[in-house]
Amino acid sequence: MLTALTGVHGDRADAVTVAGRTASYEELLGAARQVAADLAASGVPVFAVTATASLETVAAVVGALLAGVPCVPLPPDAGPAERGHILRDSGARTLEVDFARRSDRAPAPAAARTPDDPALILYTSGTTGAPKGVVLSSAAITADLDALAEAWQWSAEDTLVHGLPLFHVHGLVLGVLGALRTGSRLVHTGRPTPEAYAAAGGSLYFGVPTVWSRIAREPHAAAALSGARLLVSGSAALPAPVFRDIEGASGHRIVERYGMTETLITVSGRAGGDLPPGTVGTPLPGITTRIAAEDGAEIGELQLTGPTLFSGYLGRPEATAAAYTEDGWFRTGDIAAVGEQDGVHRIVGRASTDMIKSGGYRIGAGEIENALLDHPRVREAAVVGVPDADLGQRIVAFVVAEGVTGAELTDFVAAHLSVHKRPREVRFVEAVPRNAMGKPQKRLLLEEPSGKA
Ligand code: MLC
Ligand code: AMP
Repeated sequence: MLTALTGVHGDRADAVTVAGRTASYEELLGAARQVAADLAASGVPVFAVTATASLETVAAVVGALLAGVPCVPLPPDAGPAERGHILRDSGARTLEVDFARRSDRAPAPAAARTPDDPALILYTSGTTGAPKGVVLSSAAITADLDALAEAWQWSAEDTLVHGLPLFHVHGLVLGVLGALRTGSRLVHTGRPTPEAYAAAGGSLYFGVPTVWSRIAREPHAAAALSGARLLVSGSAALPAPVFRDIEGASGHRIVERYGMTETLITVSGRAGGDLPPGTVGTPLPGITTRIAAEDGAEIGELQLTGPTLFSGYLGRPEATAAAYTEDGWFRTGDIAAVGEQDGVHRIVGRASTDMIKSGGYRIGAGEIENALLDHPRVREAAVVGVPDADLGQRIVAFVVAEGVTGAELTDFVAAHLSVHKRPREVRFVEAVPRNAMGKPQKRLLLEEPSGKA
């Protein structure tokens, strides 16, 4: 998977920069080999990496791949509930990583490893319950990275710039492993701020729509990207005004691509293409898609098959089976339409309103409701995602509670789960309206004028 580390593209002193610290491939490989040796010596079965934006995280993940030990990246701000769940559910253990400790000895090859064995386990939320571990094999990851390299003409000539979190597909699989497979220089900016993107001087830029929207509001930063080769957006829908503002300031028409933790990136625009805003392109090589539409309708659930799909939810065969149709297609839960002539895909929405995308993070309403219900003052909770110009959707929590403030409940969720899962707004209500089955009627809550922050 890590072609660049074999030396085929040569080495450079500035091969990988993360949050202001720089390493050559040789230095990264040395640190990763030391991690691999430590993993072998300690017998860690699954490696939990606290995924700060740092060279240590890159060395830890590469070390796990070298050692053949599945790696679970942990959000660095995960509170005790989220961290505890991930560690218990995966059986993963942490291990200290020091980038200054290096080994020049290749690790002994792990016994009987195949490309279909688990490489990464990424935790992601469903509509209800705690996050599930999505098991990704090396074969799926390399298939995806090679398909993206072809689609974006991504090569060792590129300098990739982004500042995305290193515990999800976008920042870790594309943003780190992609650079180490293609041999492109990597500049991770620590945080994805407009100023940092503008200053990085890259050829290829990755961002979630919130990042592009913040850049669009800083015309100087957007103009500074005019020398780039390709700007790519994904993880949530890119608003058309953001697309147009970035084009106006930088001359670039952002290429949008679509994916999921479970499927990796499956549909994308191409370098040199000219797609209108609101479209995510065509399936990548090897991917087949279909629309499950009722009675001749043109829009419906997007379903797909291909070599980039996950191996299953860790320890949850029923949930894995439920993610597929009877005839073996993966159910994305996204509603899409496909152009009849050109096969260009448009993502229209999600089948379930209980799956929220905020700042490109996938957040299950049920997980936030359970966290709120753990607070002794909260009697009922219903969580929704409402449209937000900056975040795409923002989390709004409706609660029945006394003797606690909205800010206290926000901090409670931020501390127990992680900061990005906190409600941005808490509204106190008399009761959560429910139907005859006891299911919350969330639409009614949004219509209610009396709920206040
Ligand atoms: C605020 N903060 C708090 C707090 N309120 N801290 C503790 N408790 C509270 N109550 C602090 C935070 O610690 C942070 O500090 C600061 O406020 C801002 O945090 P934030 O509000 O969460 O950041 P925000 O600006 O809203 O983040 C926007 C963003 C982020 C775009 C940078 O949403 C982001 O990185 N999104 C990327 C998500 C992503 O990669 N998704 C890909 C999924 S994979 P400080 O000091 O840290 O600033 C996928 C597949 C695919 O979807 O297709 O790609
Ligand atoms: P995650 O598992 O965090 O990767 O989230 C996957 C979800 O992100 C998908 O099911 C979509 O709902 C959403 N998504 C990803 N890319 C796009 C895109 N380009 N346009 C619209 N939604 C997207």
